[in-house]
Amino acid sequence: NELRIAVLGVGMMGADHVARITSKIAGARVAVVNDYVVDSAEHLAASIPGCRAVADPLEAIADPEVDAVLLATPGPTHEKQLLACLEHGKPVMCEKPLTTDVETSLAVVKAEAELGKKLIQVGFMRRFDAEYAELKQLIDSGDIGRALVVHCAHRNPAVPPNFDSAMIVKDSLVHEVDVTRFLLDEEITSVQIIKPSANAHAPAGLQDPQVALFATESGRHVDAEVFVTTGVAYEVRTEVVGELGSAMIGLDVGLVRKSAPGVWGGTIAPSFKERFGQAYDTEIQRWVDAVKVGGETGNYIDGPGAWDGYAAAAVCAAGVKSLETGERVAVEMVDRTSI
Ligand code: ISE
Repeated sequence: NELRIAVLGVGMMGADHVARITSKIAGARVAVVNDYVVDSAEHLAASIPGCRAVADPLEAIADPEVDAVLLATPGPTHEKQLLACLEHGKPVMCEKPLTTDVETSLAVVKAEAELGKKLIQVGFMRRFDAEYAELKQLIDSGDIGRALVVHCAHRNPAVPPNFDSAMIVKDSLVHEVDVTRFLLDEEITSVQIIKPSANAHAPAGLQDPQVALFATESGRHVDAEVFVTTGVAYEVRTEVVGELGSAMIGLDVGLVRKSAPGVWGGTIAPSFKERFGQAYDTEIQRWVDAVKVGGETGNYIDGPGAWDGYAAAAVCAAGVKSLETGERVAVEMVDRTSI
C-alpha cells in the first residue's frame, strides 16, 4: 500500500520533490499537490496518475485520503500548516525553515511534544549526503580523535534578487548550523558574523560574503564562509580538524579531465539540486519508510526533527543580531529537558 503524500508548494523545491517521489521513491505516491498559483498545481496534477490539485493547503492536510504531507511552501506559512498536520495526526516533512522565527518554532516543538508523537521532520538534507554521512561516521569512530575545529565554505553562484543579508544567515548559513549540530552532537552557544569587504559584483547593499564563527557547548569552534554571489558554481566544503587528524569533504574531485595543451580540470555542481540530489533522494526515501512504520512506535521521522528546526532558528536569530552589531551574540534557547 503506497503512502499517499500531499506536496504543498510546487515551486522549484516542491516540484523537484514531486518528480522524486513519482520517479524514484518506493512505497509512496503524490496524491495531492497544492500551490498558491492554482494553475501550476492543476497542470502538475494532470501529469500524474491519481493525483489531484487542492487549492487550500489546510484542506489538503485534513483530507482523509492524504497519509503524509511534504511542506515546500513559503516559510511564513509553515507554522499554521505544521499545527494543522499535528491536529490531524499527519506525519510531515517540512522543508527548511521549520518556521521563520524562534517563538513560532518553539510553539511548534511544544505542540508536537504535547502530542507525544514525532510527526515533524525538517529538511536539513545534508545529513543524508554520502560525504557528510561518511564524515560523521569518521568523527564518531574516534579515528581522528576529538573534533576541535571545523572549517566550512558554502558558495552559491547566485541567489534570487530579493535575497538580503539576513537571508544569507537564515537560508544559507542555516545549513552550517545544522551540519555543526549533526557532526558534533551538541548545541551552538554563540555566534559572531564577520563582515568582510563585500563583493563588488553582489547587488548593492548585500553583505556578501559573510564569515560566521560558532562556539559550541564544549568549546569547539566552527568558522563558516558563506559567499552566495560568486558567479562560479555551487561549492560546499567542510573540514573537521581533530586531535589525531583531519578530514575534508566537498572537494569536487569527481572526473578530472586532461587534454592538450597540458590542460586539466573537472566540474563543479551548478546548484544544490545536483550537489545534494542523492541526499534529497535518501532523505525522502528514509522519511517514507519511517512514516510507514511510525504507527508502531509513535516515531514517524528518520532525521532532524522539530527540536533541530527550533535550534537552527535560535542560532540564526543570534546570527542576525550579530550581523547588525558585529558583536559575538549568545544563543538563547530553552532547555531541551523542559519540553
Ligand atoms: C537554499 O535555500 C538552500 O537550501 C541551498 O542549499 C543553499 O545553498 C542556498 O544558499 C539556499 O538559498
